[in-house]
Amino acid sequence: MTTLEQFIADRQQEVEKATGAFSKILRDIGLGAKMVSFYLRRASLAGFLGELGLTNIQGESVQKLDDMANRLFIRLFSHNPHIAGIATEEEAEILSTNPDGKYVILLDPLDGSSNIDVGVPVGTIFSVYRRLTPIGTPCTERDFLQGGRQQVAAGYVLYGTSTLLFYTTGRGVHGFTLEPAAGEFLLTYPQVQMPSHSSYYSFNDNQLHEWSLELQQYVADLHLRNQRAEKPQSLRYVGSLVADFHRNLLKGGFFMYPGTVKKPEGKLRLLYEGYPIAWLTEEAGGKASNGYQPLLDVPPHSIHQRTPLFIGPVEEIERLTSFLQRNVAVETT
Ligand code: P6P
Repeated sequence: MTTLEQFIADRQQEVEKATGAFSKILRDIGLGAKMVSFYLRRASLAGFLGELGLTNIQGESVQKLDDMANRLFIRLFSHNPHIAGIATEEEAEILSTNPDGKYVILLDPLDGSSNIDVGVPVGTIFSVYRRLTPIGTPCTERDFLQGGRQQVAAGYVLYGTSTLLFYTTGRGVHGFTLEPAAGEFLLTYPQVQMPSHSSYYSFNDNQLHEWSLELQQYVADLHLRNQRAEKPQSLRYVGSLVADFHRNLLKGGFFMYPGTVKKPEGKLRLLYEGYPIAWLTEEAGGKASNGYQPLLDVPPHSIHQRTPLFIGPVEEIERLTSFLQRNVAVETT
């Protein structure tokens, strides 16, 4: 019965010189997760469902629960002396909080929230960096635009049939389950490894006609393989990145959200969806790509930048990118 706090305390030397600052950040993430979980499960009883009547920086209608989760995490992190600044999907600009903080955090406070009204699991995604700018000064965008391989922690909370918290600090992926009777996250999935075989495929093909010809050829190849396979891959797509990713992480499967002719950068955000999910994938033995390079190597240029996302077992992602890069090979010859 290892609690999240105990697990972090036992390993805090791995991340920093045991100052405990980093541990307090992960502890706050766990506290925020418990509180969001509580409000989500009562949303339909407490009039928390539906739209707030505002539109966020993404041009999306803000759900009441998006706003609740966003405000809750911002309030929590603003009181953490070790966090210098916060960037979230719901905030147009970065928030500078404690100039003496050593870390900055990026967050998708509630991913997939349009599914809440129909009882589909949703999640929180987080990504933590050590700041670059001098301690004692307000943080700047430079602290957030460091690139995926500079993350010091990344993870997600899945509000599903149970509330789960999975994270990595670069030494494997570890998963915890919220024990409501104790109000504690308990270690339930140590050292998670993604199965090398893909049993599921997760993508929304409503824009298939707008995908590149090479990607359409990959999809045709996938269906052809399924026709011949003893155990064909099954389609599983719930429309919540955290839920789709979590299933594929545990059971083996690939997820993609490609770009289209009209929107080559795709829909998902690089800094607080792509990078953290990509790091977890690599730490669990999988592969994450934007179709042409490892996702963690895609350079950041703005907080809300979008990216195509292809994540899953190495073999499947390499097969997929071989189709996509066939086009590049043709173009360069
Ligand atoms: P679509 C939820 O809105 C989200 O950002 C991700 O959680 C999810 O994977 C994706 O969008 C679903 O998008 O276009 O298939 O509804």
